[in-house]
Amino acid sequence: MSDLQLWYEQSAKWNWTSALPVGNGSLGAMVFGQVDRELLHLNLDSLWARQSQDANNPAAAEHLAQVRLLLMSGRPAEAMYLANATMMATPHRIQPYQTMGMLWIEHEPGSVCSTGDRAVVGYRRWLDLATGMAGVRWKHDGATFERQVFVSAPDNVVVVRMTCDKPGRIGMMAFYERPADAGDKLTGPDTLEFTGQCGAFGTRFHGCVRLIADKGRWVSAGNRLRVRGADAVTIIISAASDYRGDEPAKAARAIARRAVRKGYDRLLADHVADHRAMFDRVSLKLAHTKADKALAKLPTDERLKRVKEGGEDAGLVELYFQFGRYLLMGSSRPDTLPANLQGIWNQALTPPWNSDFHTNINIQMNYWPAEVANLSECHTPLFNWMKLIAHNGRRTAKTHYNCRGWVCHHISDPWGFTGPGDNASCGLWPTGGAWLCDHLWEHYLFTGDQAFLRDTAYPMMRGACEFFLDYLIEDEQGRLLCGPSMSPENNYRLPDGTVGHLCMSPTMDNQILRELFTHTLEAAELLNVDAPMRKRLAAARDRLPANRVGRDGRLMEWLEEYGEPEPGHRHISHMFGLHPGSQISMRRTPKLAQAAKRSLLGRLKHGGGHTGWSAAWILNHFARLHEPRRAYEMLQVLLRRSTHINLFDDHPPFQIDGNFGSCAGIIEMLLQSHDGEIELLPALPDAWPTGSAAGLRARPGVTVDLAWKTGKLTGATLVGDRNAQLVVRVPKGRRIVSISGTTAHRVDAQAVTFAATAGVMHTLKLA
Ligand code: FUC
Repeated sequence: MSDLQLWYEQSAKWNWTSALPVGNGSLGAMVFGQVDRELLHLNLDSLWARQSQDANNPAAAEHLAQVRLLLMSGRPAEAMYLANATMMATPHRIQPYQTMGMLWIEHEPGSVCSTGDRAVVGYRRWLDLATGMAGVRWKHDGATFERQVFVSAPDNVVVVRMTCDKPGRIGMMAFYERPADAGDKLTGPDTLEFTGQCGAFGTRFHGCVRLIADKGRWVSAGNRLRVRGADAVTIIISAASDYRGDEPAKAARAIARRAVRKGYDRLLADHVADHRAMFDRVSLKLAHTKADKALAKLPTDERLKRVKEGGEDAGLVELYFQFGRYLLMGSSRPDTLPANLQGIWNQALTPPWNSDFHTNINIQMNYWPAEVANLSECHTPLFNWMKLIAHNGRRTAKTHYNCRGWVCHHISDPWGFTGPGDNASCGLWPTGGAWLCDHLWEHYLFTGDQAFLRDTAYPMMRGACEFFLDYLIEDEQGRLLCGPSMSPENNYRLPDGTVGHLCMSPTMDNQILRELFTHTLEAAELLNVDAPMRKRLAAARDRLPANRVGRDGRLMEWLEEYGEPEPGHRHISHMFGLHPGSQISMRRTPKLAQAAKRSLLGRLKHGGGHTGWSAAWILNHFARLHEPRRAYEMLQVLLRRSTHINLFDDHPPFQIDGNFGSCAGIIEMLLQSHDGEIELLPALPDAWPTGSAAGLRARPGVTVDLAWKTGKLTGATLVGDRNAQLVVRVPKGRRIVSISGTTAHRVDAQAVTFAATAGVMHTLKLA
């Protein structure tokens, strides 16, 4: 067991957001830890309901010109009225991600706890992040009982192991249930199978529950697996769906059979080895004082409670940070679907926002830690799924806008929905796919994978550009405008009082397209392809409306300085250029950076940052603005206002993006590399005077370890994957003396420029 544990002195009762998540990217469970009745809420990433028809709307293209005209003549309310009627997908809703159901483990009355008040001694429930195992332990009647649960990625099964230090004491039943559309059946004394479907058109699934008892005897009990008098029990759960064309029953049975044959010890050893190989890449140590050590002895819920009451707990931040990495490993692994609004963990048939793929901030935020937190392979499900939307999005581009290329709006699903969904006020936003392309480029920057750039990234980036080259229209000033569109989910007021949602060329779109065109151009240059396209992209980029500062010194969110009905709106979309984009920076564009800061402060003054992801985004923004105190305050806001006792982000309700955004934000406070330099400790808060981090990743594929004491950097090492010319910058108050492992370096006070050699450790010497 490691120090990195969430732990509690009581079970989750029946509260799902107190239960603890385990997962392998595809298969997941929430573990409740009740003594006499364990509950595993089960999930499989591909269990989604589905629409029965193509949602592209042929009426849309006919009305495009008219909607644009209304917008350009200052009539946004009429534009939206018409757009809602004519330009939205049909149907304009998508179908939900659904729970797989529940597996109950019920013990014989009196066997593991007394039947009266159910008091047990020494109860502890935990989730060990480093081994990827949840567990509970307690004492009853002179015996110690323990239950451990993990989801193996190598063997693709949930494994439950129940033990007792006295022989013959385990008696239990296991059974399955789902709120709708499923049934179960015993297919042998040790095998329970369940089958279901997500609504009439959704995926079909099949699960196998195999029970292996050490000693003990089988007893019949209706439709339940039952064993009595066992020394130990192992339960193996497999599941498969027809999403990828498999025959679910056959697939699930084969997976379970293989796991049973392998046996518990090898399942466990392979799981832990696989998990640690990824998890152990990064360490973060922020807690150093005596007081920190005392806090570490408290259960996680106690610690969180203290923070919510105004306390500080650097150790809890370490845990919260690593929990973000743990959740990404658990909800997005090669060949799974991408992490949705709840990762993979969902107890409902109709979860909030369908637990879908939201592309106007949420799914992107899920992947912010992927590269910097050294889990690059967890990024790949996003790209595989993007191939589907890039394919389907061509049809939407043609049908809705009569454009080439591909488009994706603000919501999607595993079937690759790309139309304008929900309502025009949030759905008629054509830039979701373009934003996702940023992830392709980032993955290339971190990995340097040329084949990925050529075969996966570039074709999609090019297709997204093709769409916008057709979609943008010229205004009388010669600018290229993007619309109908919106500054995601926000609205504005015209001088006559009219409130508009739709608009032409919101700042965010201009920023996203500037980055898309620039990256695609660079990619084409690197690949030495598409010379004419490069010219067109360069020309179009120069005609996109520039970032502008308003009369009040804030960065403008729209083309004009409109009134703001919701000045504290949770979306802060025009900050895209600051983060995750890189066109606004302290060093290169200080005026715009100041304007961005004013905008953020304005939003906060009016109650912004009130959802988990919104606070997490602002945390990243302040880190980029080199504002450690404000960044740290946002982190405290997240823990105080938006965190459940199992450390899940609370939008509210539970939404996983805040966990991922804050995990990335903590790194952004310690290490940045978006601006052509590797910057060490750019936003170190006073709350973490002494600490160290190892295994963080910087562009262009550099692994960074660093340490600091009393607020000052004390050392750093850098190891690049490839030979590269690097610039490393240290905070004021420190001076670089030299760097090892290279003869070619130039020191310039706070920065050193040097030729890094692949695989060689370069150590900074500081004064
Ligand atoms: C967007 C946000 C909401 C929520 C939803 C899933 O609509 O504005 O806050 O995160 O996505």
